Amino acid sequence: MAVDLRNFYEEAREEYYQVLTPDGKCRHDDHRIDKQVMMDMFKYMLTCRIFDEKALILQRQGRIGTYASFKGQEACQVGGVLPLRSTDWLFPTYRDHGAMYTHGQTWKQIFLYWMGHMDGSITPEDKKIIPPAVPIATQLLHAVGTAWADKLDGKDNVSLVYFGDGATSEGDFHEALNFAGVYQTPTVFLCQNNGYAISVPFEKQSASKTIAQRGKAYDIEGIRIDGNDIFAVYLTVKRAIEKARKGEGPTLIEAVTTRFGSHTTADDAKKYRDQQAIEKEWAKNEDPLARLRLYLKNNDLLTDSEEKQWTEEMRKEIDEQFKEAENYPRPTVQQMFEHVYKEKTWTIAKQEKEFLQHLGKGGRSS
Ligand SMILES: Cc1ncc(C[n+]2csc(CCOP(=O)(O)OP(=O)(O)O)c2C)c(N)n1
Repeated sequence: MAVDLRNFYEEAREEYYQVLTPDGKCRHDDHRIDKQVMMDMFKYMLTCRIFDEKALILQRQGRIGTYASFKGQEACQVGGVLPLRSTDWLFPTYRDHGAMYTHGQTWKQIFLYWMGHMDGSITPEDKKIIPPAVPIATQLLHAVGTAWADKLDGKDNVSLVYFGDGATSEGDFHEALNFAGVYQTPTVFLCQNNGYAISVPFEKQSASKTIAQRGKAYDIEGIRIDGNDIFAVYLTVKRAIEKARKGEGPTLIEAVTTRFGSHTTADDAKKYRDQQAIEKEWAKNEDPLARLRLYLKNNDLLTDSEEKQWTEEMRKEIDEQFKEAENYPRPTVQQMFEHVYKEKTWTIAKQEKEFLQHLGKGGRSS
């Protein structure tokens, strides 16, 4: 029953673009990443890890709702959005809080979202961050739409869209790639291939050996990279963004990564995969944060005391953001009906009325 993910890693390692190796060394001299950018990468990934671990504890305490952990995917999320401009569009999924945070969303908002609060979907005024897509792959078409609109308006903005390997089996993925190819939209498709769509391993949902190769069918450049290597993610996405901005069309990036834990707090990964083997392999070779830490230390760019101090500051900040979220007024039942359409349709109004009557008679809201 449990699929051996070690084979997946072995195969993946053979044929992807990697810059930073698991022992913290650079394969290519050409990485040319600014020192300040490398420090930002480390700090963002560190705060992501701290947030994620705290969120899991809060869920177990019943203080936030179901939560989707992104531990293991920090390199994809931080490295992917750092090359964005504030006029670009970001389309995340329910697992991409790290991408949202790095692009300007606050932890408080992200906590509110996971507490089931509508206001958690309000994103910063000065950024084009779309609320997380829960229906799988729908956001890919939206990202082609915004990119096409910008192209028609003569603007050089880019749309960056995140999705998982499971999304590539949806019709929306293929429709989006088809339109992006036909209209040469400035869209960067960033697939985090973490090997699983909930309990379904990649080889059971697709006969394609890779996701990157699917670009060929639409005449879109497809690139497969090591998604646990933040340098490879950053450089590849940066290049794809620059290409799109110059009017040279879309790119499909497959970042091979790891979902360290369960799909969400509502499932148990041990039921369908060898979790122990994954954790062992991950700690040895795949932890993106450990890899960058090693590189920075190898090059005398980071000390233990600096990391300790940042960790304390970040913990404090995240604790404060959570306190604010917890003190935020509780959502009302009516809010559920408010933002479906700009103006309530009669059907929505009817549902709201009936639901309130149901509650008035002592019915439950969940
Ligand atoms: C259209 C649609 N079908 C099914 C689901 C149920 N569902 C939620 S997450 C998920 C798996 C998605 O896997 P993947 O795209 O690989 O992303 P990951 O969760 O691994 O980040 C499914 C099938 C959904 N949310 N939307």
